[in-house]
Amino acid sequence: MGFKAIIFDLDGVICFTDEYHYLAWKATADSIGVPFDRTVNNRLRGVSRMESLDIILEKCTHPLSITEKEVLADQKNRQYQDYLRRMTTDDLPTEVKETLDGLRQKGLRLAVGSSSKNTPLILHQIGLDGYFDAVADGNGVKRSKPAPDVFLLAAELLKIDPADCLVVEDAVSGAQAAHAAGMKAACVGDAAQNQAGDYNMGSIRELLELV
Ligand code: B16
Ligand code: MG
Repeated sequence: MGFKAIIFDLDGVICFTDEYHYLAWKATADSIGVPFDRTVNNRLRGVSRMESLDIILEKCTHPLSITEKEVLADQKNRQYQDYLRRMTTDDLPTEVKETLDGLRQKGLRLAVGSSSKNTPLILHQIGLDGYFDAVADGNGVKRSKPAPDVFLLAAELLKIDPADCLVVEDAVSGAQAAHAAGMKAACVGDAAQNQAGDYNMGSIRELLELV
């Protein structure tokens, strides 16, 4: 389809840290007696940590101060990082690594575009330190998905026109961010089930046929 670069979301596409987000947010929500389930969790995909907390707190019966919110976000992140530190190269699915290598062999530039401030730690744990041509993450942008910022930053780091980039996403907010950046989106998981992408895939391997 004439793409020059592919920008991959991390959580839910390259590796499945989304379950760890769920477990850590669930423990935090339980600690303050706020109901939280996987339906609410799906709304947190691609959304920044503090915005995720605000979504969870929609079901809280009393308002919390900024300091109380920061304590909860830190509590969640510490537990999430405990899960991340237990990850190894075994947590990089074979189909993902083979797809990445296959795309690179076709001459495509590869980047990460993730809302997560934990991106460097995750890439290190799964053995992808230094693998990508560019890494744009939550540490480099102010607005998270569905704003286009992280994908525009990835294109800028790659020095490739946004229109020549394809985004791979598992989040509806991520597909919206791709479109806002002027990019097409190939979706897996929750976003594919919601038909949020220009291409909605059952497996990431389908990218090898698509580009
Ligand atoms: P952190 P992605 C996103 O990663 C997650 O989908 C989202 O659930 C999370 O809140 C966000 O990162 C921020 O993560 O707390 O680690 O900074 O899907 O954009 O790779
Ligand atoms: Mg994701």
